[in-house]
Amino acid sequence: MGGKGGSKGGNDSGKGTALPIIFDMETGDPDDVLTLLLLAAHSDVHLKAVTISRTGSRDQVALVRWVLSKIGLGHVRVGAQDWPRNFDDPPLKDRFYQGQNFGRLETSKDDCELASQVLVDCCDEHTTLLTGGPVGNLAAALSTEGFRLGRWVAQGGFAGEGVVPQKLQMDKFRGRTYNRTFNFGENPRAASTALKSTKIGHRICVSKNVCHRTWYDDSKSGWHGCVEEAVRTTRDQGGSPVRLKALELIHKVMSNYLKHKPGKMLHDPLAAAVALDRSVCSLKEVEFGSHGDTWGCWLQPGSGTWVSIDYDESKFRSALLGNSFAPQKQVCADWPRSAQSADNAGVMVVGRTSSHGGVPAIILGGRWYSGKKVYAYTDFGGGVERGETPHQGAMRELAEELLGAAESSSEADALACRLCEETASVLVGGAPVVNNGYVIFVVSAEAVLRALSSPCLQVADAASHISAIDQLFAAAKMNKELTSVALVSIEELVLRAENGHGQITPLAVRQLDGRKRVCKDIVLRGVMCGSVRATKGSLLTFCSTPRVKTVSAASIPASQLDFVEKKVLAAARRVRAIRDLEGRDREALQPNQRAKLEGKTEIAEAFLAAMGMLDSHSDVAAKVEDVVSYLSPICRAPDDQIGEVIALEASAAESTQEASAAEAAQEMSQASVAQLPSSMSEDFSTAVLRKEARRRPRGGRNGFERKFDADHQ
Ligand SMILES: [Ca+2]
Repeated sequence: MGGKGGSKGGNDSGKGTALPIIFDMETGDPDDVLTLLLLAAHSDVHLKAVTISRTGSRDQVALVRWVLSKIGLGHVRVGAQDWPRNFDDPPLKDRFYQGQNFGRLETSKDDCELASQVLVDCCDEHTTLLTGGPVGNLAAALSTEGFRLGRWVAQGGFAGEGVVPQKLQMDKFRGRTYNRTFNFGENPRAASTALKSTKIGHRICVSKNVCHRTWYDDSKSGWHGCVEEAVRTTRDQGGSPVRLKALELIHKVMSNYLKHKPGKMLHDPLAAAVALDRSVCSLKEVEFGSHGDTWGCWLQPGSGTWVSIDYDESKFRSALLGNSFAPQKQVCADWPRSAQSADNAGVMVVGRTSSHGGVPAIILGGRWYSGKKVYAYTDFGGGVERGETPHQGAMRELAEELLGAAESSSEADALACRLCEETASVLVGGAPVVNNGYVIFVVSAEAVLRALSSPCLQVADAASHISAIDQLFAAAKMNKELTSVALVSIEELVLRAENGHGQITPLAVRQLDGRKRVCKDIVLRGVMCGSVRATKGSLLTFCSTPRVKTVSAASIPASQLDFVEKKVLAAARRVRAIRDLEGRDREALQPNQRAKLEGKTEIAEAFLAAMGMLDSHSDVAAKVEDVVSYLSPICRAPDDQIGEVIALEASAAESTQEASAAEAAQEMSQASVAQLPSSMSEDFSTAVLRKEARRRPRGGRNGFERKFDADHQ
């Protein structure tokens, strides 16, 4: 135990490998201030800002500013909730915050900012927001247009029965699904908003069921001794002054604390440790819900929200006191050396297509090659840019070509980063394949979808049986590198690439530029034939992997269905509120009412996703018939491109019109815009929600794309 100290410059570098973090804290429980000090002590943390929730008084701000200035981080931006509305609230009474431990820095209204504004300014796709209190500040920031947050690590929530294995349940929580949790319960509306928001890349909730197992005391192998040792090591090794001062202050205030109390649970520090090293806690992907004033969760793959079910005490200590990131699992260490250094790289996206009986298939992009004067199809790839690994380069190309991220944009980089995380340990075939200096990453469409952090879509997917590859195929849009996409059976691909001609009969082709092309057969790009031959082993491995059963509404345990019903009813209420507003004069609406109207698509999607999970026997369906009929019989705009129909729409169709809609959805992906019989497109359009297409004069951008934009702007 103990810090390495070393020659690192301390917590204010803001560059290189430091993890950019904002800490949103309160001053009720002492562990928020401890967390602030632990973050400050960590040389690999770049503390971008500190914001205070509940309530944002002068005394709180004066305390936080004193702590920061005392340890040499006086320049860090500080915000407070509703500042300066609660400026004159009474000072902190808890013994912990008094003079023997902490001082106060003289604070006027100009010395602090509005917390939500600080969050808006400092959060981005690469930043982690750690919250140690109720999340009103985050909720306020989320209401600002353009707000984005890469990761939210919250101390809050509860996981129990159904998520936490029995042997990991604490006696006091045994058998419970729901429990009170202060940080979510104190401002439930804010918690709910943040848990649902698509503006947050992903969420980790370090929950009560695990935090209550932690304990800081001065027993022989306890935390207090470890802090003392970290102080000593930092001093001996000439560690950074910020680190030393922060650790010394922790040791001093906790020595005082332990004179009166036997020990202390470490809620927020555990959340901070997880922010630094995710493997400190075992996590499950879930969805949260409240029940009265209690909170619980259930397994929900693809939600982008993770909850703690267990933790590792030694990792917890070393993450916070060890002063360096715990080494991440180096999956790429096993990759061929040339896969780490090649100049060109690309991605093959594979999956079993539900539109074609579950056949293993690949998505290829098509365009005109003017040099060779041929319209040909290939994988998604290109040159690796400076500073990128081939893996990053390949994923950026995929983000730009198939997933619609603007070329060389920060959204493309951020998405590439998430794609790397999602795919590194689950590459088809276990490692990339190198062929003539081109590194090929074969990835599953499911892994790609996970990186898109579009939980709503994934819920709809799980409930509607539309496979990930079909969703990606349906969502592709035209760009410089891509004017059509083809879905090709892997068996056909391997066979035709091997016989050398590269002439392929695809399962389906979508023209993205509205042009008519004869697509009975398509041509593989010459280099693609070589790539396919090189990756044959990986591709065939994928084909021989047994099919994964999709989650269906029927497989949701009965105990959760009432929650789905509640969700449907709640979403229906919100849709009805919007329907009522639509009838009114827009000019006369309040800003919040207008905002509600603008959120129609998102709410409609949430409703449809919830409907997709609804048990077919539920009588709730009858109660929301008016909402279903309000959302469905919407006429097509004249230039709406039916070829851009989305999976979500198809999922709505499936739940309402079962077979015919499913057939139509299948036809959608098979037929190009021009080939689609108009009668079928009309049938289909009556069955599904023709959302944004109506309002947008051109292009009929689909929900997937809009969500994507919303997630990645
Ligand atoms: Ca706290």
